[in-house]
Amino acid sequence: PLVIHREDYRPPRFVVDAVDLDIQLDPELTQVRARLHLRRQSEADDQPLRLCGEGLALLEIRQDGQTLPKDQYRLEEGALLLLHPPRDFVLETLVQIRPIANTALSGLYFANGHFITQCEAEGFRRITYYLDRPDVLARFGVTLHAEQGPHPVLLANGNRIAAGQEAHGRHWVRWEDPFPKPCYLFALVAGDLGCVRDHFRTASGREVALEIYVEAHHLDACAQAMDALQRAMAWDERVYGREYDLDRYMIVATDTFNMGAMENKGLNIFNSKYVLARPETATDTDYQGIESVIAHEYFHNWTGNRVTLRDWFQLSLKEGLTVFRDQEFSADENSRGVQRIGDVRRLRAAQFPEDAGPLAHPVRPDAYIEINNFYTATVYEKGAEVVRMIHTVLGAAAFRQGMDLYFARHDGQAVTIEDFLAAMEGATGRDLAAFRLWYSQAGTPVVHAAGRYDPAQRRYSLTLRQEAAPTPGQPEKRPLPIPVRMALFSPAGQAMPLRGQEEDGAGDRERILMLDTAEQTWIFTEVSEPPIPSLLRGFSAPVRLEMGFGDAQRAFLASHDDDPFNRWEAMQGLALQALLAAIDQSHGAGVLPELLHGALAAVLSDAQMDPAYRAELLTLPSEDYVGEQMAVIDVEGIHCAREALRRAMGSAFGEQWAADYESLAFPYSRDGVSSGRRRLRNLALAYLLASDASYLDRTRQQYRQADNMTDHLAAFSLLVHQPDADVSDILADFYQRWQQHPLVIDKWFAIQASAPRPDTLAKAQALLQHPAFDWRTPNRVRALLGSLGANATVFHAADGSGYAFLAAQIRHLDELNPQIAARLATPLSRWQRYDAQRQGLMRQALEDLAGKANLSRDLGEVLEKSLK
Ligand code: BAL
Ligand code: ZN
Repeated sequence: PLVIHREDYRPPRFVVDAVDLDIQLDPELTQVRARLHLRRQSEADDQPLRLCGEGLALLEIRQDGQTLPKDQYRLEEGALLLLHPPRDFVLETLVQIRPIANTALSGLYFANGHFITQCEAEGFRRITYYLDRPDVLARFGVTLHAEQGPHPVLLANGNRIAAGQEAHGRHWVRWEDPFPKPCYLFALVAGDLGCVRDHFRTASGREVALEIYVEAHHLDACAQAMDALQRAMAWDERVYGREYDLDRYMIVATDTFNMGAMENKGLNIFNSKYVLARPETATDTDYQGIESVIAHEYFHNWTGNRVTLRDWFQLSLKEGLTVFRDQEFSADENSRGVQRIGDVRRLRAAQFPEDAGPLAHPVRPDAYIEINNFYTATVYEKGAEVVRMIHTVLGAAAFRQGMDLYFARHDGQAVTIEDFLAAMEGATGRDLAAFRLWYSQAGTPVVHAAGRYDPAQRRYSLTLRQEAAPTPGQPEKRPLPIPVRMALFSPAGQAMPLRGQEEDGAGDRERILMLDTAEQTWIFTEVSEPPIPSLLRGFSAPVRLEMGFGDAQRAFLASHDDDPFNRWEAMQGLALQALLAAIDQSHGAGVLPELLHGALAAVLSDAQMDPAYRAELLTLPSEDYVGEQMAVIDVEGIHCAREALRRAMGSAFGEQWAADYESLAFPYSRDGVSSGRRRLRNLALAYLLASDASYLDRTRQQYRQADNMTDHLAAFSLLVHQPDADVSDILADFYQRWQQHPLVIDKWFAIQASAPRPDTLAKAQALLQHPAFDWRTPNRVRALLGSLGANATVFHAADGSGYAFLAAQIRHLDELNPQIAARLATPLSRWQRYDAQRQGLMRQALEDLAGKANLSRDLGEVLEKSLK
């Protein structure tokens, strides 16, 4: 397969000044007429012009109005070659495509009665022949024609210019986008959609029409999305001084979408999961997800659309930066501490394992086979952490100056990560040269910390040492600049003033140490007592920190640290040590270690604490996270130990849990405090049920009586995940109640497929045949197969049945939707982390898949790297 290398980048030889599309929409056969004004960049150049095109049937081709003779062009695999193009000309092509047969959901497809497009990364070439690369920016105009009955709404980017009727019950609408854009931001939608309208007045006083298009029966489910959009628009003005630029901002929700959402200029297309919410069908987590994805896509209008990418290797330039922006928005709108904990939890769950396995790659990759495989946790989440570190070292005000300069310099351009860093440097006078390494070096550094107190000198010395394991293609690692936010606590629990060799910030109680060599030591003076260090506060860098701490220090920080992240981290550390010890000694963690018991008791009795934060402190590390800390992941050992610890926590604090469960019952309300209460209350129920089977009745009662989906689903999940209970009545009832709501039925599939029960695999096999299972709907496929791949005890069953099952489904799916098939295969790529027998079985599954005929580029790349 063809490998694309970053260093091979060359500027485009032709530019496109304008694109005019005329599209006759028909599910079976759509015709796309494209007129491209093309202009050669260099006089000297006389090479052929290569336009990308996939799966297109070419019906006509004209150059400046004249039919192009056959000897003037050539059709190749994936391309149309113009052999002798003039310097400046209009190319007109007419192609035919079949939206109804497009199951890959890239390009133009027809699903559930609607026409939808998805062009990022390289879908536009499945619509027409084009210079499908992000550094070719053009003005687009498009006229859409469709049958009016089934498709009364016709949308595209920009401004609606004109509309009319035509013969055979058809109509047309003309759209023009005044902002030049790369074709990956092109979009169209056609269907029978209702619209929720509102507006936003920008800081400079312009009225922007806000429109959310959904099927008519969902018009009552858009309030959260609209509210989040308005708040995001205000936030971007307040924090970055960025206003929206068009007169209309449209969002369309579809049930059939590969991604979460897409930031097409002026016409975002969303997976309905991130738009639709009503209290009876959406959980608090769903509401939160809508807020952050709506904001994320909106923020792309500046970081992604106005300033776009030179090439796909720069993907993190828009994604890392925009994730950072959406995380900060959510932190400002909700609880900053809880937000940070959630962000780090996700980073550790998805990115750290990726960075430690065969698919590891730098935030800016050097090579790819299929760019769709690089929409990863590394590009998104680690990319956001790199931006966050820059924000940390510059400070908020200087970071804002850097962003201002970035927009001033590059508005309307397609740029690189260097351009971003150069703007940050240009505006602040700071040297960020060392930070470039974060974009080019893969792998998660480990930082070892060692402290020594000298009572005679009243000095405390802190030594930090970094190292990183090799990753594919990068055997040697260089030291990275790692900002370590820190404080020192006195034994009485006070943050001590920090004095040292540097005068800067002398006496502050918190400081950022910049570890930028392999090892460095800092000396703190006038330290009157042996301090307890709090390091990497707020998780100031995406590293693994090894502190050489004992449980006593963890327990100390768990009760005294005033950094919400580090306090949580200390609690997690206590629980993690208890779990690892239990696994190591092959016994369940049937008894709570004393220090963990004390720390839990303190949190449980602190009625003043924010319930959401309290729930975080009381939640055990996930099985996956525990596994990440082990040399060889012991699947059953981890599960047994964690279940035993849950039981022990349930019975040790039965009265407190019961009291919380009763006292936190309030009538439903959507606000943050209420959702925090629900979270804590459902956690209490989980612990009660873990330790006392008599709570089954209480759980069933909650399932029946809940007035909102959060509580209803929490009870449903607890029941379905009971190892040996017969819950067939509950499963049938849930399906019966919610069968008209696809997003809820996704949950029904997902919860069954993630049950740690011996019968789960058989159930998953049966669910493949369920009438509601649909191979063409990514959400449904992810709900069943993605959940199964993440279900440790079932997927990693010692006999290899989980691997064989998933591989068989991936083989089938690869024929329909390669992007999703490749994603589902990533759990198999982690084979090195398991015991020899599982390694063999996982490799076998990968090899079987690799032998498949017509393997897609997407899946092929994942398999090849996994088997290396
Ligand atoms: N650009 C793809 C979807 C997103 O990251 O917003
Ligand atoms: Zn994005």
